[in-house]
Parts: sequence; C-alpha cells; structure tokens
Amino acid sequence: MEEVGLESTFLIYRRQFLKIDIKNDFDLESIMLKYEFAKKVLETEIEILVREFNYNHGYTPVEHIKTRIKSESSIKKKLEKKGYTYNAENIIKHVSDVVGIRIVCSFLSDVYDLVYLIEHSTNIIIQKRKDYIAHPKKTGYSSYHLIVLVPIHLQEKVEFVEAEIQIRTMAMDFWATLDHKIQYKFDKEIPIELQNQMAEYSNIVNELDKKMLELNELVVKYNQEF
Ligand code: 0O2
Repeated sequence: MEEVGLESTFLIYRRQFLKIDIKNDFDLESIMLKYEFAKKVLETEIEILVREFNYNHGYTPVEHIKTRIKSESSIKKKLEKKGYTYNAENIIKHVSDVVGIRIVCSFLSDVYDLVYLIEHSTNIIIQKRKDYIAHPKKTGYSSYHLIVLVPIHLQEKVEFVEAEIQIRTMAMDFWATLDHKIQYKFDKEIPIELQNQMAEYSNIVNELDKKMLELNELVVKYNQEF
C-alpha cells in the first residue's frame, strides 16, 4: 500500500479548500467578523512559525509584531481613492489589507528568513508579493509585502480571507513610521522638497541596514572562532 506522508496529506487538504469561493457573502457585519477571525488565525500562525524557528535555531528573527484591522474611515478612504463606493463587495474585491500584520526584524537577513517561513507554511497561501526592499517605492519606502489567504474554519465551511503581511527591519520601520506621521500632517500633497528629503533619508536607513548586517555577520564569525 502506498504510504501517504503528512506533507502530501496537507497538500490535498489545501487544494480541496481552494475550491471554496470566499466572495459569496456580501453582508458587511459578517465580513468584518470574518476579518476578525482571520486576524486571530494569522497572529497564531505567525507566532507558531516564529517560536518554532526560535526552538530550532536558538535565535528569534523578530523584534516585534503588530496586527490591526483597518479602520472604517481608512477603508472608505482607500475605496474612494480607487473610485469605488463603500460596501462589503467592494471591500472584499478591492481592499487587500483590511487585516494587516507587521513583523519587525533586527536584520535584513531576518526579513528574508521570515518570508521563507511564511512561504513554506501549510496554512497560509501566498497570493501576491511586493519586494519593496529590492525595489523601494519612489517615496523611499522599503518593506517586504505578502498578500495572503488565511483559512477560517466556520461551523459548516472553510473560507479563505485576504490579509497583508508587511515584513521590515527596525530601521525601515523607523523611517516608515515617521513618514506616515508626516503624511498625516498634510491634507494636500506633501511639498516636493520634503518628499525629496524623506527619499534621501531612506537611502541612509538602507545603508545602515547593510552595515548592521555586516556587523552581525562579524559577530557570528567571532563567536564561532572563539
Ligand atoms: P495604512 O494606513 O498603513 O494602512 P493595495 O493595498 O495594493 O490595494 P497600494 O497602496 O498600492 O494598494 O499598496 P502598497 O503600495 O503596497 O501599500 C500598502 C501599504 O504599504 C500602505 O497601506 C502602507 O501601510 C505601506 N506603504 C506603502 N507606501 C508607503 C510609503 O510611501 N510610506 C509609508 N509610510 N507607508 C507606505 P495604506 O493603506 O496606504 O496605509
């Protein structure tokens, strides 16, 4: 008899669930509830991946994690910007970051370790990736984004809910947090000279990340030799 390993069992399980349509329920209250469930599932899944990594390597690649559900006003703003009215169907179709999780790491290499862990998770399905570290945005913004599907096990069915995972270093987080604050201070477009300054400072942040990574590699080497 052919032996079915745990890994292949999970793959079959995943393929079956993928046939389920997640976009068949357009009631606002119920979809917001599903986003709440997806947030909990994603938090737990990421925590398990990180703790398992820590157990296997004796090192945690994560400094801190923050999760949030996008506020109603931010969802409205995003839909308006894209030219859609605020309703459940448009939220599901056009807002991929109602559930957001931000993972902040110490070193650049940790960011890619986290991406690898998530890519190999049997529970999280990657839909889209945006590597703003290899290709920073014009603003100077750097981060690794994954748009994923998270399974939520309801009473009679399993549904897949979209979420955004942002993975970045502490230095990138420092820049992005201040940039976000500056953006909020302006109703209109940010003056071009400030935009240029922020873009220039992001280069400094990226250089610092590279230097800190090199320093960490030296620390590891030093510890191995002595
Ligand atoms: P908030 O308030 O942080 O949630 P999409 O989500 O793909 O439909 P978009 O805007 O093209 O739309 O996606 P993108 O560019 O990948 O950005 C998604 C999120 O990345 C943003 O969400 C921000 O959190 C962050 N981000 C992107 N660009 C910048 C930037 O220049 N500066 C800062 N500080 N953050 C950025 P929201 O919904 O725009 O904002």
